[in-house]
Amino acid sequence: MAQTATRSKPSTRTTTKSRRSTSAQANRGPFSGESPELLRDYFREMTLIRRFEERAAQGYTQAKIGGYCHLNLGEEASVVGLMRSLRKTDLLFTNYREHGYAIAKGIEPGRVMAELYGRTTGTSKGWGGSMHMFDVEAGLLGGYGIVGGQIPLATGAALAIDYRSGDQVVMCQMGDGTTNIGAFHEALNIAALWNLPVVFVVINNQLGMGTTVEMSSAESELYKRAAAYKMHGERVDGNDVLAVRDASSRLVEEARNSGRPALLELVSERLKGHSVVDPAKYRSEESVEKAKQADPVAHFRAQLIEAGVLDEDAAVEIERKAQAEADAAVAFADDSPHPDPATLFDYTYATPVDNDSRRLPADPVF
Ligand SMILES: Cc1ncc(C[n+]2csc(CCOP(=O)(O)OP(=O)(O)O)c2C)c(N)n1
Ligand SMILES: [Mg+2]
Repeated sequence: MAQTATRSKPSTRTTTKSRRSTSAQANRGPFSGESPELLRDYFREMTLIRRFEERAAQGYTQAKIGGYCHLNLGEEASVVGLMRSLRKTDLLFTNYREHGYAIAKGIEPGRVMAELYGRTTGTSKGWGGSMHMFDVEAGLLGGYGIVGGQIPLATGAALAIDYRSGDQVVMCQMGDGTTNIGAFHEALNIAALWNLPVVFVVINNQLGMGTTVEMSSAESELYKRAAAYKMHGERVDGNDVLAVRDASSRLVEEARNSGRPALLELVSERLKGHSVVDPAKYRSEESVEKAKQADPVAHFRAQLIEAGVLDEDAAVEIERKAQAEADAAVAFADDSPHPDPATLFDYTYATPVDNDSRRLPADPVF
């Protein structure tokens, strides 16, 4: 399945140590050689993202959250597996479906929820909302609402790292529909030509809004698009947190050490509509049922219990704490102040226009 690149580049980048603990090991099943502690931590974080997104959906229907709101429901294994392959200093660019990434990259859930609620304590001081999380310290350089808008920026960030001989890697996340945007092809071409340390990740949830991959992409095995740029391409089960972590770690370290970019396709399922308000009427009952059966959180929970890494009581306790954390994030957001309307233009950088009154929406016209 994988295609291997033929280029090579002498490197000044240093190798990274594996994050995996070698202490206590899970005793059997698919988890041999894995640290039970780490496995439980993956489950904890996947569950937290699930609960967080459920509360986000609730906040949206209560009109506490405005604008658009796209959730990571069904993509938790991909989110956690990917983020565990990055260092804190590595840079992440995502599309608008990024709440889980923000949490897994190390931003407190309260600040993420506060951004959704449009409050000053949010990651973008409440001005960005659901689609525009941003946190330099955590290495999250957005959150982009324009499909494919993140790809040239991520590639430019990789060029900046290369130019400065830095040892960071850029991860550029996107959806399956995004691989038909021109910028995707332009960016992959230049990243391959110039050996830039960027891993392009396609979350193939098999739908772009309501359009299936087969309807929109002549080559529906999206990782194969890397071949056009002599880039390594690879497809992995996005519902398997360990497979995601392992593939992503390998490609991230390859990018770090030899500056070789790669394309990683993660196949998963979207459990709900494109956004919170989408009833997904275009979807067949079989497709919805298939997605439910593949639920990565439920599946991982069952696997961990089967392998003796968790028992039912421990799983329930993790779920209780995740719920409490999501509830606390909502309370923090709800208690946080709204931005002062007078600051509306403080974060806009357009060149001033003559005679532009910079009127606020509620100001009288005359
Ligand atoms: C340039 C541009 N065209 C169209 C849209 C409208 N739009 C928003 S999301 C989306 C589908 C993208 O699907 P995919 O890349 O698979 O991401 P997913 O939503 O599945 O995560 C479209 C067409 C947009 N935001 N930007
Ligand atoms: Mg999609």
